[in-house]
Amino acid sequence: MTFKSIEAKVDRGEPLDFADGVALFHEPDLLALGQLANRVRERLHGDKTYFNRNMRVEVTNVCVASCLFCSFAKLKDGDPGSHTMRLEEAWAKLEARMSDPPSEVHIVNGLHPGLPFSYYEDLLRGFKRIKPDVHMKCFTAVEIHFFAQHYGMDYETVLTRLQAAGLDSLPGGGAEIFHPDVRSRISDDKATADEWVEVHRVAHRMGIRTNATMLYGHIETFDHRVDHLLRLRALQAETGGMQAFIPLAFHPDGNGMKNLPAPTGIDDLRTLAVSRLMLDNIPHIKAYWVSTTPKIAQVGLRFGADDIDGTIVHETIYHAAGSTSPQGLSERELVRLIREAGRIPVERDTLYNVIREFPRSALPEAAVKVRDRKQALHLAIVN
Ligand code: V47
Repeated sequence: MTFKSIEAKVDRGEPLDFADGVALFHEPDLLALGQLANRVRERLHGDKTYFNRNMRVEVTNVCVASCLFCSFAKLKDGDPGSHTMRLEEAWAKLEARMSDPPSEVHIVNGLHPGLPFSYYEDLLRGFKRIKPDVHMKCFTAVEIHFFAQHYGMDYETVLTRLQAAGLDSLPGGGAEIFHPDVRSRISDDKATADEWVEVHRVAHRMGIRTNATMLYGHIETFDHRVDHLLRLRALQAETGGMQAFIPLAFHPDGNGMKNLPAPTGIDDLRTLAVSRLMLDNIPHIKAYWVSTTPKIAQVGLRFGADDIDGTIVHETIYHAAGSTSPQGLSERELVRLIREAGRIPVERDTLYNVIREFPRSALPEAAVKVRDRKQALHLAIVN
């Protein structure tokens, strides 16, 4: 198939197949690819670009799994660099933000073998006590699978109990690369692809919304990436419960694949664009600025992405793996990134309800500055 024939399919609203996806990853004309993805993005969202005010909490990095890409996990409490928060410590993170509270708390943890299940229930209840309307986006499908195995419950019971304690939605982590040729080499001792998908299926059946991710730029091939995207599209066709897809750029520092180079900016943009084109039934594509840098994420808003994630504040997983992105961005900085991309910033909650739409700038901010500078210069000369 040619780029032209893929373009025609996209314009007819037809889903792309495996061969189309692989061809798009090999397409040398990056701008043509970006433009096509941008067309779909604008068809769905116009210029709207979403962000939220969120915070990340990792209550424990103790983990029984040994993923090759992870720079965050420690085998047991007491190992250098390990941490497991007392519940009060975790809650204090939100209490400290209450003068300017986030709308979402996103929790991702290691698979800790020594905590009672009630720890996680109490954790959620405590956050809701502090801010009853905060949205708790917590525990990847890998954690839910681990809870089910470790505490002897089925997925539905785990999710029902967590939901009763305050769980609102599931984040998209833990998906990595589904294909067994890759998964067996980079993370063979946690939930399989089918188990990850099944947790999401059960969550969707219960009305719990979820996200999905893909960790790219390590040992996988383009075929593996397309396979991954198609499995997600099939799940979405069945349930409709996924809100956003987030491609995660691999960071090599301090992990079992430290000899591999990180993906390049072109790969980041290409992956966003192909994701937008393949996942025609998932509403939102996130350019996650922590994983790609704010600059690439900003350009990504013209390559298929309509969401730039959130303010975050104190991310640790990527920073352990060498991310040079800041630990958090203020709302002002996010709004500026979005506006300079020529888009309309929209603050959303986790479920994509609009909290606030910002006016579009008449000119990109950089241009406004140039105009001001010219005026200032003019005034300086005149006076
Ligand atoms: O599952 C771990 C990834 C994920 C590395 O749902 C790494 O809105 C790159 O899932 N290099 C956790 N990636 C983060 C995550 C996420 C992020 C933002 C938004 C959402 C959402 C979810 O981070 C893990 C793993 O795939 N990861 N180590 C690394 N060295």
